[in-house]
Amino acid sequence: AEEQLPSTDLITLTRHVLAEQFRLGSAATGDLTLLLTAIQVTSKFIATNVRKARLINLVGLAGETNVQGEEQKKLDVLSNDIMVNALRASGKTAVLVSEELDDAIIIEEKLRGKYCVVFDPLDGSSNIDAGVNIGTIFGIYQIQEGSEGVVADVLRPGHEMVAAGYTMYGSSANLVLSTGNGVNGYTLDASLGEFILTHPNIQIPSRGKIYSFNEGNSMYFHEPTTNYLNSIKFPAAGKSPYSARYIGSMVADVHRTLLYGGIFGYPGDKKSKNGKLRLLYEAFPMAFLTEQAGGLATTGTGRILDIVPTSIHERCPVFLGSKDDVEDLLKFYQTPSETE
Ligand code: P6P
Repeated sequence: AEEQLPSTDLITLTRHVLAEQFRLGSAATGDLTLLLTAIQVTSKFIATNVRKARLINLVGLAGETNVQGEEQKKLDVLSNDIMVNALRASGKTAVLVSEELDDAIIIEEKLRGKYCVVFDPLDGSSNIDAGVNIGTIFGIYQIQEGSEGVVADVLRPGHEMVAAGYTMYGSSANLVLSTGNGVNGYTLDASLGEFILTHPNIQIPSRGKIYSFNEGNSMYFHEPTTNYLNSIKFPAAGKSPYSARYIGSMVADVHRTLLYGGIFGYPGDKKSKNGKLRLLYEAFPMAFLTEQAGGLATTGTGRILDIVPTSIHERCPVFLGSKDDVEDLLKFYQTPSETE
């Protein structure tokens, strides 16, 4: 085949987001574009640190000293510092919530902007030492009318977010983003230092063949979860069972679900009423992306994006993925079972 000429029409994340801004017309001030540019820079910085983590002994527990004899920072603490500093410096944020920080950060007046960012700077970080894919997850609210930045600005349903995304650090750095008009995936070209559009308009298949649950929790599962899983593991005659794929890193499990279809779940169970995943900066952004890609995201008894948070670190049960697969699951949750 003739040599494939490199495209001269590289669509970088910045260019693509700008096009989105122009599509919105005068309503868009360019602030979100600049905020997303700041987030993009943090992803490049974190990717670099994750990539060389093992080489410069960056992983391991805080308190150790690294080769330079400096006080060792865990990679997730370092990633948090990178994000807080960049988001504050952008001048576009008013409230920040991080998985790493007990309390919300209210940005000082001179640097205050009109967006609130909730994020997990390095989700799945318990997997770092094994070289498993990990990621940054973020969601963005516009500050409420007349507010100068209070925690209440982020205690709002996920459907009020204006954007959500994640960056997965694996064989390459993949940034997946929605600003409310579909989902697009970008791959970091490290030589250019640019995220290039590689997965335009991601649409999750209406049904998949993969389920992604931690079945080590099976003894705690409520009956509807168990009955649903049995329905795809021991299907009716003539149907093939689903495959099991569970990485234990939400960004990696959700990324595969968006691209291949199927269902990801971290249910509420007898041991953990609301499951393990955090509502604000894990469930909401991933539910936002899943719905924007044509899928569904539910707690089993309600749409995740309709939940009104009461605290910034609360958890919620999560089932998300292909529309038909999640609807199959909901049938088991909507049939009141005698033991519930
Ligand atoms: P378990 C990682 O620690 C995390 O927060 C998510 O990234 C992941 O989906 C989940 O926890 C894995 O939890 O209990 O299956 O190890």
